[in-house]
Amino acid sequence: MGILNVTPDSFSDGGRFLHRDAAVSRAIAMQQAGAAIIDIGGESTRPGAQPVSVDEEIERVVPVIEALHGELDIPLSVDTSKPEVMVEAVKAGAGMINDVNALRAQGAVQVAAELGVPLCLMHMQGEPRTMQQAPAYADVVAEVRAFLLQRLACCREAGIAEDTVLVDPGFGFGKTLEHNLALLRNLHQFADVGAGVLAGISRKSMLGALTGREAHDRLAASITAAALAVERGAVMVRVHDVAETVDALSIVNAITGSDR
Ligand code: 9MG
Repeated sequence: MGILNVTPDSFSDGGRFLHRDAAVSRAIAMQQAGAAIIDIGGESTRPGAQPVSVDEEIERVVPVIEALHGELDIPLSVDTSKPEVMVEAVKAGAGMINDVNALRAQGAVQVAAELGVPLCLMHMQGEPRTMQQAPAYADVVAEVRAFLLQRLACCREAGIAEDTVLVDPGFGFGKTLEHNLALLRNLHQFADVGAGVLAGISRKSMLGALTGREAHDRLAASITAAALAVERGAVMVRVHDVAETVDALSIVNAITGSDR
């Protein structure tokens, strides 16, 4: 899953892809580099980020989705937690919803069920503005796993087919470095939740904490983390550097015998 941020403040490519044509070129390049899906987001979810209005988010993502729909051979995902944005994005051509809030917004489960597109449900403790202030768990792996099982049950009750849902432990979303490492180390424990696992670690601050490098300089760390996540059962990784990650995963898959 290639990341396409259409926000002025995204943490590692802030503003560069704000303009529609640049976003379209970037998405085409990610498809050529081997992305299976492009995830388009109009509201930054980095730690400390301020929320944007529904209208502003729609204005950012819908023109890009419209421009890319029909232009690309691969599906588009919309990275949003707002039901109104989900509706407009799917109308414009998005074929998946990636919700870092796991459909906890009022009405989001019902809207997702009506839209009938595949989903990614992510775990987050708190909200982006404050989530890194004092994240705390007794057992991070058990708690994140229980949360995802509860959200899957909620989807099932709403009539959403579980085989259309991915789950995501939410690296960096209300987690310390130790929490993130425990989740990656134990990612195989999510294999039996009843949904495929997506992992998003690309350029995140946990990699900066381990390497001392700035976001733009975390390529090797990001690829290593993606490879370890797939080796531990992730079926999809959300990344900035598609070509390099595709190369790395071809090695992982050759070694593990997987064709994922
Ligand atoms: C939007 N977004 C930012 N980081 C993410 C992650 O780790 N997973 C998913 N699913 N979405 C993310």
